[in-house]
Amino acid sequence: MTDTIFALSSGVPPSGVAVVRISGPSVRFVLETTIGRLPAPRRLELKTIGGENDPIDRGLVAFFPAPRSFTGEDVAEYHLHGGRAVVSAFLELLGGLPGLRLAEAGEFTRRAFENDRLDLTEAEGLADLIAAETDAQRRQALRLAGGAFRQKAEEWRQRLIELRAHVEADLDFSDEEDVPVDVSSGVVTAIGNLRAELERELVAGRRGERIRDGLDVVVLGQPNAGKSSLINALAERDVAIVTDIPGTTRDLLEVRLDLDGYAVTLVDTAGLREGGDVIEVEGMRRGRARAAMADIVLWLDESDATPPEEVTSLECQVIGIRTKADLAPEGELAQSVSIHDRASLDWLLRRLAEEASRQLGGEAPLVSRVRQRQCLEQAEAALREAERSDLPAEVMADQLRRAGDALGRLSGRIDVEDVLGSIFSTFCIGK
Ligand SMILES: Nc1nc2c(ncn2[C@@H]2O[C@H](COP(=O)(O)OP(=O)(O)OP(=O)(O)O)[C@@H](O)[C@H]2O)c(=O)[nH]1
Ligand SMILES: [Mg+2]
Repeated sequence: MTDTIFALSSGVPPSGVAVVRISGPSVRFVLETTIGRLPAPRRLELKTIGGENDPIDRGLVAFFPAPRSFTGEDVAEYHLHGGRAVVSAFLELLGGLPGLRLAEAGEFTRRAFENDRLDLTEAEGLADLIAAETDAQRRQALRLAGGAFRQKAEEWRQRLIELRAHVEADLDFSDEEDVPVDVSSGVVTAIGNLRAELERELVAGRRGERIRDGLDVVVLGQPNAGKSSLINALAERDVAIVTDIPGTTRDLLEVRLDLDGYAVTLVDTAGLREGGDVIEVEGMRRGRARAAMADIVLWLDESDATPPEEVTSLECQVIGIRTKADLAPEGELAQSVSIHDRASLDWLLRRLAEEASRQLGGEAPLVSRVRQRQCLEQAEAALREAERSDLPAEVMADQLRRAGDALGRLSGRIDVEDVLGSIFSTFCIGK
């Protein structure tokens, strides 16, 4: 018999309201013990909680009988006052009841998955929704959690099953080996169309992963160009040490920003120059390596916004900026900022936001995680093989089966044990 699990699902007390969630076979018993009887299903009822003589609190209680609940099991939700003593007294009471224990991180969602209330992409969407820091991340996660990817993958799987049935029919009606596929049936064209759709999602998914993980903006420049000062000013926090000694920064320093709804990581680096001690040389190496993987590089220079060859040859968008505009002679202010001029900082933020929107905007992609991308890539590779019309029907059918299996791994229908732990452990307790 499964345990009944419980957890505080809302934030750390004290808070106005605290929500405690319980799921499992003992939920009815818990309700009877704590409020006397079962509330009407799916309705909030105001109840005295924890016994008439010495109640713990008075609050709203809801009962969701299986299978129409988040986990698919019997679920109860208690809306208590969010005081520390209220919450701990109630959790203690629950922990003392037979068959009940505290939930592990993500355990409610895991049960929902195991009871087929959601598939793996929806569970990932939920995790992303809880972790979302910006608007674009929230929108993308909500779409995933709402089943957009699940439905698409389901549709692809159906089409694969039909195609396979077609190809296997050719096999069944023949006694020979190496039966060729009947190309006139349009099977190969249909496989090609499906493959093209997967490919489009994979291309769009590069944006999806960027929206989820954030754009990398690496700040490069010579020592003393004002990189650390600019990052502090943009983040409005004292993140990096600033001095007038060239070679102050050595380690990579990261700051997260929300640019018009897009998550961005600004990376401070060691100033680039010839020479320097071992520490500085290592700092420059790290800065260059990070810049090689960046989405945007900001090149800063006091007197000239034109980046050097080393920077322009990078594969990402490079923006040259002149710093310390307040020290420059009048009239030389194009593409320039000063940490003492708020308007120039706002201009740079707008410029970066435009670039982020150019790289990440457009229709919301379905793919937003490496795991999802890899499943689609495997499906796409199998379809690419299957698309060859010179294949014996048996081989083609086998490739179609492989593509279907890859989509099955995407939704978590097959081969999931190894990924489950890593996905659900990223949730917080109570989800
Ligand atoms: N007047 C003025 N001074 C600035 C501005 N930005 C930076 N500085 C000064 O320039 C000097 C160097 O600034 P940092 O931010 O440390 O420069 P950096 O590029 O990070 O230097 P390294 O870490 O050594 O590579 C400091 O003395 C800052 O106060 C600015 O907009 N105006
Ligand atoms: Mg610095």
